[in-house]
Amino acid sequence: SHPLDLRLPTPGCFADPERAGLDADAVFDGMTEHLFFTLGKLAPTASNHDLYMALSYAVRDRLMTRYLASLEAIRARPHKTVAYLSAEFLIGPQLNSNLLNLGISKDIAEQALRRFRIESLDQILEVEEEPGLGNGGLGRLAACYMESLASLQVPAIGYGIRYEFGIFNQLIRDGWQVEVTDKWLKGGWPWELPQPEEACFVGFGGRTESYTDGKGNYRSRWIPSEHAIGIPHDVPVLGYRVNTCNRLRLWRADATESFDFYAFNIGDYYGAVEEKVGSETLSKVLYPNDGTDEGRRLRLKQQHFFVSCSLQDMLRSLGNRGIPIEEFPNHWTVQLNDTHPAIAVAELMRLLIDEHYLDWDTAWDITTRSVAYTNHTLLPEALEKWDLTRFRSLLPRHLELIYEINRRFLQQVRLRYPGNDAIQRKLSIIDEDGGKAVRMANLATIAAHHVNGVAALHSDLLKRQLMPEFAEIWPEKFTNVTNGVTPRRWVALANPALSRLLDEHVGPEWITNMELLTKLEERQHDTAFLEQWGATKLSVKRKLAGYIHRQTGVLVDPSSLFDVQVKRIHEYKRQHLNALQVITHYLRIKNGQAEGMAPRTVIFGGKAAPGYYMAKLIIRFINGIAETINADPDMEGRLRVVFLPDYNVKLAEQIYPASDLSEQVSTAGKEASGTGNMKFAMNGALTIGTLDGANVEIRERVGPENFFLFGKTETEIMELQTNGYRPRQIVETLPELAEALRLIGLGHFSNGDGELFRPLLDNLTGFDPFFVLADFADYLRAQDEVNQAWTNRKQWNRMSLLNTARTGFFSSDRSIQDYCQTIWKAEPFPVEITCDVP
Ligand code: Z2T
Repeated sequence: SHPLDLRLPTPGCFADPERAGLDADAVFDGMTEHLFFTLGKLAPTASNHDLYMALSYAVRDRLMTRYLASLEAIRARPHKTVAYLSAEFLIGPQLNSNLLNLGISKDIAEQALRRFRIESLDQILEVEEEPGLGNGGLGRLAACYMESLASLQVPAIGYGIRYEFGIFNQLIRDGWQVEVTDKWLKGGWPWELPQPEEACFVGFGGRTESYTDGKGNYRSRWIPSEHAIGIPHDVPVLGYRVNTCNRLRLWRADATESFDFYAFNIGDYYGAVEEKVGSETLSKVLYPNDGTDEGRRLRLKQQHFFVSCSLQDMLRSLGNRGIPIEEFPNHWTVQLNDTHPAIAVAELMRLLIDEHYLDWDTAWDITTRSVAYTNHTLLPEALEKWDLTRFRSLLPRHLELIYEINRRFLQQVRLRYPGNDAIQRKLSIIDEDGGKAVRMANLATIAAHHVNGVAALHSDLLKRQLMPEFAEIWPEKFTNVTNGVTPRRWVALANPALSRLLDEHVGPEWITNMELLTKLEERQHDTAFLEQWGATKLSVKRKLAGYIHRQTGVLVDPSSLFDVQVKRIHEYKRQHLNALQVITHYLRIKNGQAEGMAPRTVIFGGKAAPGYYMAKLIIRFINGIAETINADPDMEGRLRVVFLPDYNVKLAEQIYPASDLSEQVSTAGKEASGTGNMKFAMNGALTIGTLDGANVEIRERVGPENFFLFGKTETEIMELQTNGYRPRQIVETLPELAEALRLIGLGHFSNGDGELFRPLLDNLTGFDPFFVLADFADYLRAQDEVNQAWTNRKQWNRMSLLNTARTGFFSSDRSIQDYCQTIWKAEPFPVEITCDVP
C-alpha cells in the first residue's frame, strides 16, 4: 500500500516516539491543555474525574491521526469493509485499552500523572464509567471482534445503538437484586465523536401505496406516518500497535425537524414536543434480556432504526465515491450479530428497490451476496418472533417484501419436497401456528450466504437439530466459527503480573500471536518456574480479596481455592447447581467429613433479567447461603461464599486473573459457546465443566487431564428427556442431596423462612427443566477431584500453566481470521502514515 501524506499533526508515528507525542512530556502537555481549555479547570483544584477526562482527551488526540488516516485510506483506495451489525457492543472501559494499543506505558502515564500529584494510573482508571451497551456474551463478543479486526488491520465498521441508559446497575438489598438506571453519560463520556452532519432519516408505521412508474412498471412505495433521525456517535477503535483505527458508529435517535416545523406552524406546540419525546425514547434504554425474546414493539423499532441508518450509511459511502450500487457486495460484507439486526434483509431490499429503483432479482442478488448471519442460541424462548399485526403496523412495506421473499423461497421448497406441507410450514418465514408471527431466524437464514454457530458443538446442533431442512437445502451455507476473546484486554490489561511472566518466558509477541504460548510447556516440570507461576496467581488473588472485603465486608483468605462463577444468571447456566454443591461442602464440614477438602472461597457474580423471577430467586438463594455460612464460626478458614454485586466488564477484569477454578456447568446443549470460559482458562484457571459450548474445545486443547469434566452429554440429556425424567427419584438415591434440600425447606438459609425458596425447590424436585439433579452426583465427584488436585500444588500449577499455554486458539484474532477467510472474504489493509510533517 502507498503511504499517505496527510500533512496531519505529528502524533502518529511509531518510528519516533518523541515526535509521535507518546512520551510523558507530550501526555502531560496534552492533559494541561485539555484541563484548561476543554474542561475549564485549573490543575490545583482538578478532581480525579477531571484528570481522567484530561488524560482521556489527550489520549484521544493521539488516536486521531490513525483514525483519520484509516478513513482516508479506505476512501482513496476502496477495499472490502466489514460492517458488523449488532444491537449490543459491550466495549468496557476505554482509557487503559487505548493506552495499551497506542503504546503509552503505565510508566509514562504515571510520569505525566505525578505532575498532577497522582501516584498511580489505577486511581484514574477507577473513576471511568463503562458504557454498558450490552447484556453479556453477545455484546462483549462484538467488542472483542472490533478490537481484533483493528489489530489485524482489517477495514471494519461496527454499527449499533447509543443507548442513553445501558444495562442497569445491580445493587443487592436484603439478598435481592435491585436494578438502578445506568447513567453512564452523566459525567460526560470523552470517547465519542458526534457527527450530526451524517444524520439519517428513518420511517415507521403508515401505509404502502402502489403506483406505476414512468416506464409503466408497477411499484410499491411506503408512506410512513412517523420519522426519526439517527445521529452517528463514533467511537474510534484502535488496533494493537498498528495504524488501523476503525470506527464504531452508534446511532442516537432524535426528532425530525420537518415534523417539528410543521407542527409549530399549525400551532400544535405540545404535539410537536410529544413527537420529539417519542422519537428520542427510541435509543433511550437497552433491553436487559439475555436470551429471552420479549417481543416488545419498541425493541423492533430500535432494531429497524439502527439497521436502516446503517444501511443508508453504507449506500451513501458508495455514492460519495461514485461506486455503482451493483458493486455493494464487493465493498461491504454485512454480518448480522444474531437476529437483532435481521430486519436488514428487508430494509436493504427496500432501499435497493424502492429508493434506488433496482429490479427484484438484482436487489436479491446484492442482498444475498452481502449478508451473513451468526446464530447465538438454540433456546426456543430466545428465537425472535414478531407478532404479524404489530409488525405490519410498524413496518408495512417490509412485511410486503418479506412475503415476496417467502413466496419465492417456498416455491423452491415445494419443488424440492413435493407435497410436503410440514416442511413448508416449518421453513416459512411466517409462523402460521397460533397467532401469526414473523420468524427472524428464518428470514436471516434464507437471505444469508453463510449461517454460523459460535462453537463446534453449537454449530453442529444448529445444523442437525434447529435447522436440518435448511441445512439439507443449503449444506454449504452452514459453518462454524468458534468464539474468541481479545488477549489485549483479557490478558495484557487485566493481568499485568501474568503478562510480565509471559513476556519474559515467551517474548512479547504472544500478545498478537497467542499460539506462541505453547512455548510455556517447556517449563511444565520446572519447579522454580511453577512456584513463580503460583506466586503470581496469589498476588492477583490478594488484590481481589481486598476488593471483596471493601465491597461485601467479607474477609477471604487469598490462599484458599478461588472457585468462581460469573455470568448472567439463568437456569440453564445452573448457578443453583453450584449453590447446592456449596451446601454439601458446608454439611460435610459440619458433619466432620471434610478431611481432604481444600479451604474454598466460592465467588458468584451476575445480573438477572428484571422480569426473570427464578433467576432473581437464585440470587437471593446464593446470598442466603452466603449469609449462613459466613456467619458460622465452624466455617472460619474453610469456606466462604460471596456474591459480588454489579458484575460488569471492569469487575470481570479483576476476577478472571484471580480465579483458580472456573465454573462452566450449563446443561449440555444449552450454552452456545460461552466466552468467560476462555478468559478463565487463558488466565490459568482450571475448568470444572460439562460438555457444552466451547468447553468441549477447551478440554480438547488443554487435554482431558487438565480439565474437570462432569455431567451428561447432550445426547444423554435428550434421551433422559424423551424417556421421562423423574428428578424426585434422584433425590431418594442421594442422601447428601436430600439433606441439602431438606435444610433449604426448613429455612436454614433464610432465617427460618421455609417458604422463601419453595418455588426453587418445587421446580427442582418437580420438573427440573435443566437437569440440575441429574448431574448433581457427578458434579460432586468432579469437585472431589478438584480438592484432590489442589492438595498437590505443584501439580495444580502445572495444570494451570498448561491451560494458559494451550488456549491461544481462543484469541479473537483467530476467530476474526476464520470469519475473514470463510465468510467475509476480507483482507488486511495496512494503513501507512508519512511522518514528514514540517
Ligand atoms: C447472548 O449474550 C448470547 C446469546 C443470545 O442469543 C443472546 C445474548 Cl444477549 C440470542 C450468548 C450465548 O448465550 C453465549 O453462549 C455465547 O458465548 C455468546 O452469546 C456469544 O456468542
